[in-house]
Amino acid sequence: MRMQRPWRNRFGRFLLILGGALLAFLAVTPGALAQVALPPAVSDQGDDIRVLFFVLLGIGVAVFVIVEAMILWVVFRYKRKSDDELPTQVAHNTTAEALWTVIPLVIVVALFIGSLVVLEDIQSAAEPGEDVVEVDVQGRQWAWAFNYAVPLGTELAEGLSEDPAETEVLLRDSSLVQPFMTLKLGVEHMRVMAREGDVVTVVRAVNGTVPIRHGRGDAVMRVFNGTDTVAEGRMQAADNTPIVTVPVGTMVRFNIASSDVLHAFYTPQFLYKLDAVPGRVQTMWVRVNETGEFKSQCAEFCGRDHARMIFSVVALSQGEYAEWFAAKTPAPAEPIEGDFGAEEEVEAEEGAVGNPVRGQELFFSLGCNVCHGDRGEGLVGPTIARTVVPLDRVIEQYRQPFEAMTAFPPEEVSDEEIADIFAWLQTVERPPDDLVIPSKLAESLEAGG
Ligand code: HEC
Ligand SMILES: [Cu+2]
Repeated sequence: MRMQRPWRNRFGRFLLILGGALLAFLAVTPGALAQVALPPAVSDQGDDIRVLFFVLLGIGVAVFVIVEAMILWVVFRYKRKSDDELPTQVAHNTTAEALWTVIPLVIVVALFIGSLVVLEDIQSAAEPGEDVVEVDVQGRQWAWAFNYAVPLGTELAEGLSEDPAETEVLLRDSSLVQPFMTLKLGVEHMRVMAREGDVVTVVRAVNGTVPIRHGRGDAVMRVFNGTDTVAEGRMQAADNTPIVTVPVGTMVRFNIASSDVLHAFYTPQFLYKLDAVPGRVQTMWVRVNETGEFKSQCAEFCGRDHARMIFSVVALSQGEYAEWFAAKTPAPAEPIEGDFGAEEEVEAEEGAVGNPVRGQELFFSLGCNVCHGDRGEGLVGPTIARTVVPLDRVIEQYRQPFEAMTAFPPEEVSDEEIADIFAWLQTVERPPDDLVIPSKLAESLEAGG
């Protein structure tokens, strides 16, 4: 039987047309090729991964071309020329066998060593004494929060064991510590619940971190939420995309944690991603070498709104970053004299049902602050400080959320507890109108819907 040309056969023609259409599609669709190809690297680590990728690709292509060429050569050179003439039969060739064992072995060992060198390089920490910007990344269904820290000027007066039940911390000078502040020791986050003298009662491991042993003299940092959103007017991208801001040219250490399920911190231009694993803190070192906005996303399927769990990395020049950081850094609080109980922090207004003190605690322990900000000022979710939405409609919102809010079933938070949070939200200050992140729910109610 004669071999047919592919275009003579219907299936072959179909394949040719399909391939042509695909190539035409890639050629005319902006960005389609970029989706298929490796993204450009914007970090030193990414550059190394890119080099490794092209070395691997080069070796792969060379092997493919050599092997295919040899196959074609054999096919044509030793083609059966007539029915009664068999090609020479060879049973054994020591040289050939040695070659096809040694060559792949050399290639695999070279790939192994190359990968190991690059892996070691991208996972290595900053040099001792080198400047490091630390960003604590918290993933939650379905949002990201980016926390930064500043030194509080105090330290642990006594060590702290790994036992999470041990929640009393003795500080050397706690005059700048207030209830509901988040403190950071190493990578562990602790929320202050009350203060009495220099003894501070804390909830440990609140950022999805894990309680770790801390020694006497460990520096205590003050954590603040540095998540920007598009709503603040700095970037024009998708709605309310959380933004993590970093400087170029400085080592950045991302401490990646999750407060519920697996997520993954993925910026395509870093050419590297890392899972956010509940119960541990994962470290990613990046030195960004280009300013710009890099669209990023959660890359581990994590439930209903996984696809909306996007964020942006914004890299600023060192000067701009310093300005941004200074503007974000909370002003040092006035030193607080005397004993300070949580009761004084909030004062229920008339008409509020529920217990606002308990409400404030719940607001943090349930992670509402990740989306709505530490004072309900709005972040990924709308401003809910002094919301105009009535309590019964708010309860409905928890049970069957409108838009991308996590659902909170009655097992997780009772109606009474919602009333407590509601009561607290009525006591906090509402941001000025131009900073309010509008709530669609509140708007629809105001429009009489
Ligand atoms: C994953 C992010 C996310 C989390 C976590 C979250 N919310 Fe929301 N929340 C939203 C979004 C998004 C909306 C609805 C947006 C709209 O109506 O425009 C919303 C709406 C609301 C509303 C109604 C809007 C209004 O104007 O009053 C209230 C109240 C509210 N959230 C409170 C909470 C509380 C309390 C918690 C913690 C128990 C919480 N949310 C947790 C994102 C979140
Ligand atoms: Cu996710």
